[in-house]
Amino acid sequence: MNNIPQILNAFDLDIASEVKPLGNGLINSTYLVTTPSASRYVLQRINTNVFPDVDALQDNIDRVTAHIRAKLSERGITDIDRRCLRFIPAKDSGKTYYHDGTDYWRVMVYIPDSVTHESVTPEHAEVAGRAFGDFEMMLADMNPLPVETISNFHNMEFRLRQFDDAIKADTAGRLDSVKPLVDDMLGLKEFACTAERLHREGKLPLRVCHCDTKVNNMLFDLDGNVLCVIDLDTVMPGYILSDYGDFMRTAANRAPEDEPDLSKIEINTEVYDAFTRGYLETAGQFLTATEREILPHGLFRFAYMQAVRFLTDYLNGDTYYKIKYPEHNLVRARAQWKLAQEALPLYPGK
Ligand code: GN1
Ligand code: MG
Repeated sequence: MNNIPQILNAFDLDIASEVKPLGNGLINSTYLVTTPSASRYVLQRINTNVFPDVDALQDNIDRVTAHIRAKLSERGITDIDRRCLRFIPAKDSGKTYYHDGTDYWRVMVYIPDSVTHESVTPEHAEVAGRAFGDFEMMLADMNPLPVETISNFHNMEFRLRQFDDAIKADTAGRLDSVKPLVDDMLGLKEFACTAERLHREGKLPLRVCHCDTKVNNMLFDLDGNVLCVIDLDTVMPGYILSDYGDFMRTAANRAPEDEPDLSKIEINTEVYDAFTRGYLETAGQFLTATEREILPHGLFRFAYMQAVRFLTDYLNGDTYYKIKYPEHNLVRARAQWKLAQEALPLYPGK
């Protein structure tokens, strides 16, 4: 463990009386820090393999949180510190991160009486839909747009180019064994790039999206109301399908994303409908007709993109995603491809 007292001091905070791990994030390392005055903070070590430009990352987050705070204040909301994350500036630089020579750190004020949920009931899906739609609505007029903290993160054409490179290189010598799956998936590649095409035709706008809309990226109060959206690292320009589709990919699948038994992979229509209802209550206020029409394409798009990303990593010899057993990425790719096929009838295309 790094020198926690030195890190806290850099943020002008008291020495910690207790430091313990918090949450289930796979990218950054997160700790709950309690000080002798009983104030609590969330300390995070930023994963610079995934987010190499910490200055740009934190600048994005500073602008996003300032924008949301201004919107909440316009609405007359008084408990703003419970409704939006607050990052502490480092005392020397004034920036909301600190480099200790090895690692990059940031600190948020812990929001008391808040909880996260790992699984989704239809009730949670509806409030989550409303909250993610509201989040996008508040950021819809952000100008200038935030930068891409991971370049081409949700760009399907880019993900297919990476897939193509992996097929050509066949670094791990695994292509032969998965050739039928590769061919099946490539059969839908043009359809999968519908959003990119519509954007080029001037029909689908870029919006500020969250781009990691799992239900555990939202804080609830103890009565089940949403307090705020968290994990703001991937807030960047994208198509509206990013937030809608990626939520459905994880929440509206009756099985986990790496389910080996493909017969268990089914769309949970109660969760799907509840999230849609909640989302349209808020996002419905700003979506264009084309965006509304294309929403049912979101689940296919993101299950397909994830199948492509997992299979690419399998072909590359498992260099990106952590795996728990040798064929894990292949099992994940098959599961996501099955989910994509289940989602295909939801949107016939245009
Ligand atoms: C990664 O680590 P996690 O679960 O937050 C990935 C997402 C994928 C997801 C698939 C930065 O997110 O894009 O959808 O795995 N995040 C990054 O499980 O690549
Ligand atoms: Mg995440």
